[in-house]
Amino acid sequence: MKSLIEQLQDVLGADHVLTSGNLEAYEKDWRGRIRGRALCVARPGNTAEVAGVVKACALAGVSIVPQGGNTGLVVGSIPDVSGQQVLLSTQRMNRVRHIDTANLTVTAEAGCVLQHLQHVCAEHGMLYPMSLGSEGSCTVGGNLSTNAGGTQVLRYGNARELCLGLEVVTAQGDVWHGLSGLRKDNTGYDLRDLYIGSEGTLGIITAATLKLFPQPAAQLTAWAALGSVQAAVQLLGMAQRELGAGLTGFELMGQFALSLVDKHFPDMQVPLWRDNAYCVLLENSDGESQDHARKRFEHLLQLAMEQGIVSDAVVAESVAQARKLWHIRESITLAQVQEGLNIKHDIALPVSAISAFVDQTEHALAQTIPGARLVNFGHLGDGNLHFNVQAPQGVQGDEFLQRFEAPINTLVYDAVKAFEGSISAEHGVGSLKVDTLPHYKDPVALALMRSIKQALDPQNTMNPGRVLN
Ligand code: FAD
Ligand code: 2HG
Ligand code: ZN
Repeated sequence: MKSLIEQLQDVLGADHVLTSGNLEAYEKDWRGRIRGRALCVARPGNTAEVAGVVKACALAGVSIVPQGGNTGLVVGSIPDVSGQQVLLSTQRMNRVRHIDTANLTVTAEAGCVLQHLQHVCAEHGMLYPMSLGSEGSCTVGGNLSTNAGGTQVLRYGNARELCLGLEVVTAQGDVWHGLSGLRKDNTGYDLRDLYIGSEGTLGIITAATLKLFPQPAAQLTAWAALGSVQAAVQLLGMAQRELGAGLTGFELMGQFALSLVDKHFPDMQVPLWRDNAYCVLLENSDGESQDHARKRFEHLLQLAMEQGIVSDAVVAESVAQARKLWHIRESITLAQVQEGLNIKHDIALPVSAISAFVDQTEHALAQTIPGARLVNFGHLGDGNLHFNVQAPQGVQGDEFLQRFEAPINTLVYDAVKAFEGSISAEHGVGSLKVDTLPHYKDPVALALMRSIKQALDPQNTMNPGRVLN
């Protein structure tokens, strides 16, 4: 009888079953907090090979951890420490299979890197609007499995809203051919929406058909300074009224978050952060012209200044300048890494509750752990904050996490619950929040989720210990 490794070598070829060498990039989580050990790394090149790997593992009763770009922030895409799990990397499945410009769809394989997909679509004059700070490494399969958000959700929706069809290898190794480009199909339960956001716990996404949009005629970016979250919420309301569907992004950045970018990446020249508690990055896409977009944008900012909502603002003069502003926003995560380990809270709240939530929770945090530094930023337009907590100045991150991660999580998540929010807005549950989820999720919803898991993966071999314990 052949060993599982030998069987996988038969399916993939020996070169694509990695058992030795430096596997750190596959085994360590993006934040460098945890390293697991894989039995092997399997690198299938097509859907049939994925099915072959899953069948062999199912027969052997060995569990599989799917991995795309390994940029996830909830420790969902690395193996545990047992050395008994197969890490299935989709890296080699990176083709854009088909673009249908009349149907406004693109079909791409799971391992296709998001940035590559954006470029290919742009070459066809089309926009695939998903955009994340990790887009140079994260993949279509990872985006769908986490139902990723990003900076364009306000206008275009999460990964789920952008997906029309899926191809999936089930936990038994069968292939579900669901690559539909239909916008309407009411033929029973929505399997696509089950797999989206399931973080590899129900099956492996091998390809997806995604929605495309025409490239906007014009795009303008502005950076505005404000005194409070309340003012940012007021500006959001004004921007929605003034710009309508043209408002594609609305990002909030707290002063301490921006100070970290300024400290660790001084060349970026962060504007307006020193004298203002918050800054906001707004994007306006327009179907008419750059001039039209600029006029509407300037009118909005003028109004906001007259009403005392915004204290100062700059509108990017060129595409290069706009990119620089976005780059500052997207560097906050890396600046936090430079500063040391922190405690992440990717939370969703009703927009109407965000200001009160921040005021109360920031106060409670300061009372409980004096000196703890709040890195507050996020996708305000979607009601999604990254309410992260950095150790007090001079305290080591790992020491801080060991002592305070659990009580700080309880403090923040209890407040989230009180304001009727969610403890995971866009990053997912992974193993980081798997033990926390039952305290905050409706018990009936959890029981239904367990029934679905039991029905689709009765052997519990698909990414066990993630999402549900
Ligand atoms: P991985 O990290 O490899 O995997 C994530 C999860 O999906 C794991 O559970 C894994 O098992 C599963 N999985 C991966 N591929 C498959 C597949 N083909 N089939 C089944 N399961 C699979 N997230 C946001 O939502 N919004 C942001 O704005 C954002 N910004 C980020 C910025 C930075 C700098 C970083 C480091 C991360 C950011 N993230 C963000 C988190 C992360 O990039 C996203 O969750 C992304 O969608 C993960 O894609 P990935 O290919 O790296 O997936
Ligand atoms: C972002 O919006 C990402 O930049 C990462 O979701 C958030 O670092 C974080 O906590
Ligand atoms: Zn985010």
